Amino acid sequence: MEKYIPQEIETKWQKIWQENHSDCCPDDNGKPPYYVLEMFPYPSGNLHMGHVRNYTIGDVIARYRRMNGFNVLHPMGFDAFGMPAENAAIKRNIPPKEWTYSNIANMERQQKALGLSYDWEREVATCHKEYYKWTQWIFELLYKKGLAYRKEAKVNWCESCNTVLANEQVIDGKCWRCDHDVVKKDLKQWFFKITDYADRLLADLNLLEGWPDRVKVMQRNWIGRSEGANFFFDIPEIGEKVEMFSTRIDTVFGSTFVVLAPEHPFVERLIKGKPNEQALRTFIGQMKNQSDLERTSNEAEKVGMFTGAYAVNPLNNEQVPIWIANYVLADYGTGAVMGVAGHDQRDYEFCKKYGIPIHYVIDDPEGNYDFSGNGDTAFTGEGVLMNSGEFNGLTIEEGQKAITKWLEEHHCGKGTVNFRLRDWLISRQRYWGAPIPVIYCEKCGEQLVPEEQLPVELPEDVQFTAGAVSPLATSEKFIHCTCPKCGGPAVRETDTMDTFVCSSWYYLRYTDARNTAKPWDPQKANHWMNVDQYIGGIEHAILHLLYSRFLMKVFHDEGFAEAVEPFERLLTQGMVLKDGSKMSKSKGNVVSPEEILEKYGADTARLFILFAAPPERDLEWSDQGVEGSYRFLNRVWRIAHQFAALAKSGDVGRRDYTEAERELRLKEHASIAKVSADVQGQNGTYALNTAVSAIMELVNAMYAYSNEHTDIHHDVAAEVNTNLLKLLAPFTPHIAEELWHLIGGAGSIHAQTWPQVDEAALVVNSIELPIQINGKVRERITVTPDIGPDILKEKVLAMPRVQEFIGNKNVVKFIVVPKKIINIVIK
Ligand code: ANZ
Ligand code: ZN
Repeated sequence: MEKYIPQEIETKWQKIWQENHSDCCPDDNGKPPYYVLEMFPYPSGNLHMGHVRNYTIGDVIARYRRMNGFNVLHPMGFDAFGMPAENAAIKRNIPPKEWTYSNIANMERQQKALGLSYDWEREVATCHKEYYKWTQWIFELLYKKGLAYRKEAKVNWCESCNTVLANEQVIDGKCWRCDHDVVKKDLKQWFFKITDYADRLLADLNLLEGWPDRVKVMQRNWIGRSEGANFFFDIPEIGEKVEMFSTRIDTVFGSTFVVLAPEHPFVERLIKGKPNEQALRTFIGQMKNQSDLERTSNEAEKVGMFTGAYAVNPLNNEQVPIWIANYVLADYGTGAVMGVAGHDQRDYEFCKKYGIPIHYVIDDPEGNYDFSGNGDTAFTGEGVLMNSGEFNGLTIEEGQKAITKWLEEHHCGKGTVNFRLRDWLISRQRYWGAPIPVIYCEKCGEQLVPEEQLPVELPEDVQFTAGAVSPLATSEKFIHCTCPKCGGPAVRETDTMDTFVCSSWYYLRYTDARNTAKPWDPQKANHWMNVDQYIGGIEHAILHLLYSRFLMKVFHDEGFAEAVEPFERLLTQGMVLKDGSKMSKSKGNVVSPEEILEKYGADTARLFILFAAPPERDLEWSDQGVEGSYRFLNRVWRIAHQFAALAKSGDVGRRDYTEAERELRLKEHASIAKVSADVQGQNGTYALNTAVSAIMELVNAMYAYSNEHTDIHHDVAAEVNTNLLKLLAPFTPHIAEELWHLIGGAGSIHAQTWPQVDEAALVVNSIELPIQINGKVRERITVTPDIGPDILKEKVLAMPRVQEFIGNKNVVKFIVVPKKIINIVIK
């Protein structure tokens, strides 16, 4: 038997698979399509274990589906625009393009060394002009639909990245990429109108049964739908009405003040000429400098100042003071709130601090709440209206309906739905991205670059100066152009698109990756979409997954695809930890995939990662675990050789299988059933780790058999061996292929059909028979009920305890009462 040398067989098979295009899938070959996709990586330079885990999980599912008769689309590419390339350019003076392409080449080599079954002929990189041409085309599509627009806005600005960020990219007040504090800046920027799709993005979450609940909850909260009312209070002093949004219009009789955000447009007029104008201005300035997080978190201190002005509540004609406070945000609702201290905790704390009266208007039916106003909390429970005129006695829900109706009848308000979701800011003042295909003409204004002039190519003669100006603005050749409408001199937009635009449609490009006339052919997209199984990290729960869902709906509406959701099932894989914390360079606990491949080979790396934890859970790296996987593959290597030899010498004439053979087949088919169920997946949940244990059990059973027996029925040996290798094929593709050829398999093991469970083999059909010797039960034997009499006699007489009793006497009678008892008479 030759030694198992993974490095040799792995490179050998990778080369053969590539030459045979084994992993490329035709557009349509009559088999049912199955699309499995792992989130494409940013080309940072090297794969880390998180990547290896992500891709290995996907590869098992892809290979399993192929063996189950599907035409599997399993592509890979690179999310190749973004800041690190630009930073490398600044730091090391390498063009971003060069840095990116050499990283892609290296990572691709590493992916190939892992034996991942990708269709490389469909590879994409978002920085290729054949790709970003269509990113620009999609921008233009949205523009034509009125879904892309430019406006001056207060935007999130990261001082360290020198660019604006989308709301989704500000995590707890900090930049998602560099963790630096985010500040607000007024800038003219491009937006995608994702808010037009808020309702559908929310409702269609219900279609996603194969998504983890926590991802859906995060999206739901981010979209943040609130039902309520918009209504007006008069401000006689400035002759205006202030519009407010409330989800608790039932409490309107309890409003004892109005609060404006410091940025509210009425503020200036309300404070002008007031005796404390200067103090107010200073105070407002301070509030504006606070981050949204500082202003809104529950623990944050609520501060405010009275403007000296009053508003009139139309329901009871009461005058209430107008305050300015930090806890009201300018860009939610209308930026103004009716304060109801009795029933809102923030208002309650605010009023107690500043001595504003508290009016209760909802009664506590349980009688537990202390209405003295001396407690620490507002009453926010269920109850009935009181102190509310004609609305007294209604429940909260009835009160909301009735008061909304009253507002509508009196033309001072109406029922509304409000979303927390904001439009997606897509301009970036950075170089390494897809240029926004817009031209500005003094005469004709904003113009799209005509489709036949796409792509607007990235210039190379730029300066990567740090600062608010986009690097593209430093290329004279780039900025000057002619207006597509009047032919006069014009200038180009110099911002590039958020890289999340590039990554929110790549799954469609794979379905038709080389199309030069369209981003994709709708017929091809419809054949494959939606992605049956998507696999990636939880960190994209909102950003990438929400943007992709949005664009998919736009494409659907425009007739470019039938699917309304891009990803049918989603698996969010856990992190790879070492010594209890996430592997990271800063912690110095990184294990490089390359070092594991060199030492043990790809199959061991894959097996360890799959076996060490269920896919969704965090995985603790263990050197012993890796060793164990390597030892297991060596065991597989030896037992497959042994069974190959056994099969050769094995009995072929015999009709019945022995008890031991039956047991072995039972284990074999139980393993097939278990592995199939685990890899089939239930709503995006795959038990790949227990699938591996089932295979390990089968290997143990094969060893147990071969330790105790020297012969075996040829069919059993061949079947068990073949099926062991087929079960292993998705997990450890190289060793399975090598051993498949050893046992004389034709073609590639990866093109074989998945083993089917023989239900008959699963029936545990053994019975226990007592053995009487001269009238006394001396021993018991476990056999199959239909065991032949000769084999039974042979077995019984060979039992050590039975032999002991016989000693040197003679067996004069051997009587079998079928399925009951065995009687032996000796003399
Ligand atoms: C009066 C009231 C009484 C409210 C009450 C609540 C309870 P969600 O559910 O998040 O939509 N609000 C409205 N606009 C705001 C803004 N720009 N900044 C801060 N708070 C704002 O919350 C809606 C509620 O948040 C609204 O309903 C309003 O306070 C406040 F017993 O109006 B409520
Ligand atoms: Zn013009």
